Amino acid sequence: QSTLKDRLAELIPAEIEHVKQIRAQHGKKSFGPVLVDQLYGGMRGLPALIWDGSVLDAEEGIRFRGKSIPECQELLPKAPGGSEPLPEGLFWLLVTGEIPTQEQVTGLSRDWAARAAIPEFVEEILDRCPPTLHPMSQFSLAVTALNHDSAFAKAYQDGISKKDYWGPTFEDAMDLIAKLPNIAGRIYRNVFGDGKLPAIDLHKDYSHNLATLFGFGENEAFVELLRLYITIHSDHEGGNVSAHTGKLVGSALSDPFLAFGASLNGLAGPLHGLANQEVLVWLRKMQEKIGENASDVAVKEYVWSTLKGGQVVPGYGHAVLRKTDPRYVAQREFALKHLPHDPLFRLVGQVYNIVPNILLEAGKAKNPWPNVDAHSGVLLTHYGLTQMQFYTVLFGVSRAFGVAAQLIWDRALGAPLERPKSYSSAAIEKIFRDH
Ligand code: FCX
Repeated sequence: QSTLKDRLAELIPAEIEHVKQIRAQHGKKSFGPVLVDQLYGGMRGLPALIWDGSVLDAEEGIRFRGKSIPECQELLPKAPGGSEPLPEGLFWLLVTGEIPTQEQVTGLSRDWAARAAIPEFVEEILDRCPPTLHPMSQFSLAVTALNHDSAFAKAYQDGISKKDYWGPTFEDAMDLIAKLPNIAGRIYRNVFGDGKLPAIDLHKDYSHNLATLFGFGENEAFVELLRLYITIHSDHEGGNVSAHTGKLVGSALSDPFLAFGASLNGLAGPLHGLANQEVLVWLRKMQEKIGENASDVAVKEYVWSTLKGGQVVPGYGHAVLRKTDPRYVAQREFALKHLPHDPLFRLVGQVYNIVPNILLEAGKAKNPWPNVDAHSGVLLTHYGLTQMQFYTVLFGVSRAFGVAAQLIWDRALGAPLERPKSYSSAAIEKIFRDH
């Protein structure tokens, strides 16, 4: 059975030829118009990036290497007795486009557990952070500091040839993913507990170890939730803020730790990953204002008051999607199976029946449907992970899988420095003055 690195080494030469052939055949063809509105409008929909790992369809949602979330749930290897996919398998799929064997996935679990220790000085950085520093800022500090031991940065200093970049990038990407549980666990225990951390078990899978570090390793349903959670949050094509930031910073040949540290800073924004925290904050405020078991009429009024206050309804809307996010659906199905009577889950269901119609009536949001963040906090809360300021850290652990896979391929294919052209408003006016 080949390891992930062996398999990659086999796949890369053919893919380099494949890209060469596409560029020779189509490289000079125009790929749709660019509208001035797109320059001012956050480049929405501008075709500007290549990433094979996952593709988002506006109606159908994400597919990882062509596989929908239900297909991944069916096809990817599971833990003994489990029914959710192991994120190890999803990473293999993102990197190779192939479904791994159980043995290959176990090999990844073992490899990541063996690489999991973080340097003592990174532990000290985290231990010295005030508990009032947001967990995402702590996360980004620690990930950036891992660059101290970057194989890529060292190889670059030692004069590595461009064609060999992907090897040390792969090692860094594996180290990055492997070390995140110890970083996330330490932040969680420092901020919300007594700072004491159990050890990684070299024979357990990634999600089991992560759950153990938070203190939930004995709860098999929670471990299953983490497996699903990491899988569905891993990647969302190349243009979202965290994925694109990682790619952009990586294009300067910043190593994977620096690149992913930057991704995390983007994920920490309330319109992106922080929305999973914001959803819970919003639901709790709603409960304080209108009480638990509130009527539909009271919920409607609360939603309208949010909009009239000039705020967004967190967890709803999307820059690309135009239907209910299949990542929302997967989490809803998990809740229906494991916690159908949870009161907060019932509230989320009630909100789901109410918000889209209000957003449609308000007439601004292009997509009135819920996204991934509308549901994740409720599931975590159910199992006792109630500290909502921590939720985006879990999104961050998951997003490393997609960003890491992309960085490996970018270096393998020799992706160049990103440098799009910016224009001044005066230049736009001048260009179109006579048109
Ligand atoms: N509540 C209220 N207003 C909303 C809205 C919502 N949930 N979603 C969009 N709108 C508003 C926008 O604020 C914008 O208003 P403006 O014209 O006054 O600036 C208008 O509708 C058009 O925006 P639209 O084109 O539909 O959406 P964008 O592509 O600009 O933005 C996000 C997409 C996701 C940022 C937007 O829908 C939003 O703010 N949602 C709430 C925050 C959220 O859930 N983010 C997480 C998204 C994602 F899943 C993730 O990255 O994790």
